[in-house]
Amino acid sequence: MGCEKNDWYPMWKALNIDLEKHDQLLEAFPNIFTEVYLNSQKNRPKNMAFWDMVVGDIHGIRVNELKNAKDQGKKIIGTFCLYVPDEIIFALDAISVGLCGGTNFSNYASEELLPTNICALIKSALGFLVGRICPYYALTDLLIGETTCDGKKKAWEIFNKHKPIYVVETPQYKERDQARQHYIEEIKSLIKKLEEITGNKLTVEKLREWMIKFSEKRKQLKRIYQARKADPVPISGKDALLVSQIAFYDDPDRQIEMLGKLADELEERVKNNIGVFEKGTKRILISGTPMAIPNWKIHHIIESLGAAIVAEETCTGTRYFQSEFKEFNGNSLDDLIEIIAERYLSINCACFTPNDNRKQDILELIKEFQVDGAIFYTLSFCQPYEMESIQLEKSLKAAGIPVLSISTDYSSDDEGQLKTRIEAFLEMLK
Ligand code: BJ8
Repeated sequence: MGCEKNDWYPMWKALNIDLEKHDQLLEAFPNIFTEVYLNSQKNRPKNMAFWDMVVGDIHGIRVNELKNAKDQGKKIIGTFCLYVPDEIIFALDAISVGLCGGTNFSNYASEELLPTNICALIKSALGFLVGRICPYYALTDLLIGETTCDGKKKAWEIFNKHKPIYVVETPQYKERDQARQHYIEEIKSLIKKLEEITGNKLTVEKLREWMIKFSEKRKQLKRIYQARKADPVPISGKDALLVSQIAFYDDPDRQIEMLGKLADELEERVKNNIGVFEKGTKRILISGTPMAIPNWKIHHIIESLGAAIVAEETCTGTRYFQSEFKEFNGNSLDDLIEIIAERYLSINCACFTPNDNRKQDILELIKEFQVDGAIFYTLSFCQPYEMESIQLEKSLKAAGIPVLSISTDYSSDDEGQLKTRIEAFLEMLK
């Protein structure tokens, strides 16, 4: 990636982007980033310069790389959930990009297509597609949806009117043998679909190669999280969130390199007791729905109030990298697919029933990261996470852990109210 500023207008035009709306989107973006990231943080790790640069050219450099890859015949695949294995997409010589939406800017384009009581993530993602303001969507040859929550399930039907979408049927009761078997069969059908789209045949060697590569990427993300266990914490929650958000669509090889460099720096900081907050700062765990870029709202409020977010039990946090392949040694595609299925089915998302292991995950994080208080963050109208958070709040409180539950969306309307509630919660931790 270079640092020089390019004129991307011809590329966006060629991708049939609504340039007027897109201009408005990109005009607002740098100010928000400057306020949330650059002006309000001190002593950030030097390696964050890479992520600042990526955000600074969010619809430029990476889009251009994808466009070049597409021009050379590669297929671009859009995804929305951790349950869609990236390893398989890359092993078929295609490229996956995470497309969840994190701003209400795009809602104008989806509001007539959706009821109001749908989560902000779905509204945003559909708006980006329908409004033609996201060059990543414009480059995709296929979208892959999944049958996780009801909102997404029905939204795919609308997505399909604008872009071909293939829906993976994820099981609901994942503990059962037949559910595991069903997911394996669904992965096999997905492979067939991707083989059709790419014109390539999946091989054991390629699949193993990409399983190892993604495993390495997850390992580097884990190292970054490990460093966040230290007090003083060497990286802010806002920066850690940004790192994870970008990992969803950047080049995996570059990610392995840059995540590794950042992890090295953080480990060095921990050795030298260098932190971004003073030692003894209150340590917060966030748990709940994913935070797609540029959703930094809750992190910004909490850290501006002087507390440090040290871990996120979300799909843009630990759920992204926590579980790992048991091995890479299968001799056939069937063996490797079973290993893949086992890893993915161990992700504890509220869309499954029962989902008791999530509570265990949260309790372990609270202990390991020496958390002073947990905040359940849920996007309004996300039934699975809203319902789980009530039960989780009760059991954590019973275990003596301070908890605050928040239900919100991407608008700034409730920021004042959230600040007051979070401030009172942080006070209580003192
Ligand atoms: S594995 S969390 S990425 S499904 S917030 S759209 S659940 S109504 S995003 Fe998710 Fe996969 Fe689970 Fe993770 Fe529906 Fe809730 Fe909206 Fe959500």
